[in-house]
Amino acid sequence: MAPPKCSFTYFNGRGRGEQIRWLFVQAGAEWEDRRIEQDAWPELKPKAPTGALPFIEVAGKAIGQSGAVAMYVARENGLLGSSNLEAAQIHMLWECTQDALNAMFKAMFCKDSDKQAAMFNDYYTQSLPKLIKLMAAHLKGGRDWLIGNKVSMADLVTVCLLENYTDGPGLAAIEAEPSVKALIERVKNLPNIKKWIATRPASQF
Ligand SMILES: N[C@@H](CCC(=O)N[C@@H](CS)C(=O)NCC(=O)O)C(=O)O
Repeated sequence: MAPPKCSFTYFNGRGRGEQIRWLFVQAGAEWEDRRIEQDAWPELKPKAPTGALPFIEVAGKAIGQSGAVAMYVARENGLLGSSNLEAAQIHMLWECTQDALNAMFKAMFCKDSDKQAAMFNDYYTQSLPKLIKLMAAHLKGGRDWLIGNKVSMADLVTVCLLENYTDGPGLAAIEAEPSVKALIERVKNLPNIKKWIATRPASQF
C-alpha cells in the first residue's frame, strides 16, 4: 500500500529541508512542498509541533525534528535499507551529516565576522572532510551505494549536503576521494533527483 500523502513544511530554502525533500522526490511519493516565507513564521511557530521547522503533517499527525521526519519518510518509502542493521548504519550516516550541517549553520548564523570566518574554515577543513572520509570508507571495494546494495537515505542526505554546501577546501576534499565524487554523480543522475535539481524553486540559502 502506498504511504499516505505528507505535507512537508520548511522555509523557502534548502537548509535542513532539502535533504528530506530529496527523500520524497527519490521515492516518487505524493507530497506537498509547503514553503514558508520568513515573515509568515512568527504566526506559524506556536502551531509547529516542536516550535521549529521542518515538520510534516500526515494522517492527522504533525511531526517535527528533521531526524524523526527523515526516518519516517525513508522507512515508508523503502529508503532505510534491507535490515535493522542497515537501518542503523543509515541512521549513523544521517547523524554524521547533521553534525556537518550543524557546523555549517553555526557559521552561517554567527554575528561576529572573525569568528564566522573561523567557523566556516572549520566546517570546510574539518567537518566536511570528516564526512567525506567516512563516505569513502563505506564505498571501499568499488561499492555503488553507501549502505547495502541499493540507494538509501544515506546516499541521498550525504550527497544533498555536498551538493548544497560545499566550497573551496570542501571541493578539494571531494576531489581527493574519487569514490565519493562518483557517488555524487550517481545520486545527482538518479532520474527523479536530476529532474528535481533542474526544476526546484530557486532559493537564496
Ligand atoms: N533539531 C531540529 C532543529 C530545527 C531548527 O533549528 N530549525 C530552524 C530552521 S533550520 C528553525 O526552525 N528556526 C526558526 C526558529 O527556531 O524559530 C531539527 O533537526 O529539526
